[in-house]
Amino acid sequence: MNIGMVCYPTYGGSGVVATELGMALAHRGWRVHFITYALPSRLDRFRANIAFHEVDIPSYPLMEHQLYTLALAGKIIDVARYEQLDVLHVHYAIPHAVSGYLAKQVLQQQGIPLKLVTTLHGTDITLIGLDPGFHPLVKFSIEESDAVTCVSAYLRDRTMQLFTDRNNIEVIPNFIDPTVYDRSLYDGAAIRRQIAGDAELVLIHISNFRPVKRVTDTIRILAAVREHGIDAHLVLVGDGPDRAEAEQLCRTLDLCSAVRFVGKVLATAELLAAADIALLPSQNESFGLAALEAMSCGVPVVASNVGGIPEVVTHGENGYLAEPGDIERMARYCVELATHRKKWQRFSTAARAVAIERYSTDRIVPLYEELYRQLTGKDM
Ligand code: GMT
Repeated sequence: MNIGMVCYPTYGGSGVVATELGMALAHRGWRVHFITYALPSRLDRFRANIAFHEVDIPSYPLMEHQLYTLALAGKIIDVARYEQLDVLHVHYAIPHAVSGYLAKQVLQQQGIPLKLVTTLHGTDITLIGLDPGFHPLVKFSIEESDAVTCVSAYLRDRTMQLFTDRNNIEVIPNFIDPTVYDRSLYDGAAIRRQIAGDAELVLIHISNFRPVKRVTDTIRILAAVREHGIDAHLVLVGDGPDRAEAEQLCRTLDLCSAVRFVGKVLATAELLAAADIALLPSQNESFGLAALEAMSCGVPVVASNVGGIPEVVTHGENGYLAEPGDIERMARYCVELATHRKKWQRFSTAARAVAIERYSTDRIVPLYEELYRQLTGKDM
């Protein structure tokens, strides 16, 4: 079976999930065609059964703005016809689901069937999708997709509250390869020395530094932990609009020597192997892939009690949850784990167990395979 995979190629959860899904499907024998404007960042080398189709965006003096939605639809039509796509799987509703719908209609007129699967990831429903200009388009494309999946029960419920009466939205959570996200594979102690010297406690935060991630909270949490007399350091992985503000805050709080900005590192597992606690103080989070990656590496998570995070992180068992912005409480939880090493070890073991038992690639990818089979009536 030929699957078209449409996603953002950048450093972000929806693109990561789409790329990991495509790679896992290809590994299991499906043929996967990525259709997007740049090579997805995790598609870093040749892989059997995977093709990449770059969307070129034409420019013409009349058009002041780029026509990505249309260019994408045009590319989908082309790939679907010549590669005989059976399923088009779009990740993130805006604008991918709209382009997918348009392409499907054009193909239908030419007698070419194409099943459209839309996976909703987060801010396409909770933030950008609520813009009055986008809401009717997101609603329409959800209702016109042949199948819709959400990455958490929380996101499915929000989608039904805010967009549609459609009651056959399937929850298929984010997933992880526990053989890659495995602390024991890396020399965590050596990496730790390089990035944090002899620090007593290493905190880590991985995100795209957008306001919804509240990245400056991680620096304030670090400051509060250090006030408890703990020599803590913070590793910030990623980049984005709030980077400058975060750097400024380090200077203001005189914390520059305790904070390492390492940029958009792709191999996050080895950094996680060097860390004690992962921070995810987001304002909202539909699932929290960064939390799952940390848990798989045996890193307990201190996070906000919002969105889909409580479906992944269990308070008091494999991490701690607090209200977004409650910096003091999050810092106290870090201190608790730093000063009770046996508890940290228990949380660490429990975090890895949950990641393996509930969210491993082998468990989740077959759910997507089954969905494609049901839609097409084809086996593979
Ligand atoms: O931030 C987004 O909404 C975009 C999206 C992305 O592309 O980075 O992230 C979302 O999708 C991830 C993968 O499904 C989830 O793990 C993240 O929780 C989710 N982010 C938010 O809901 C803020």
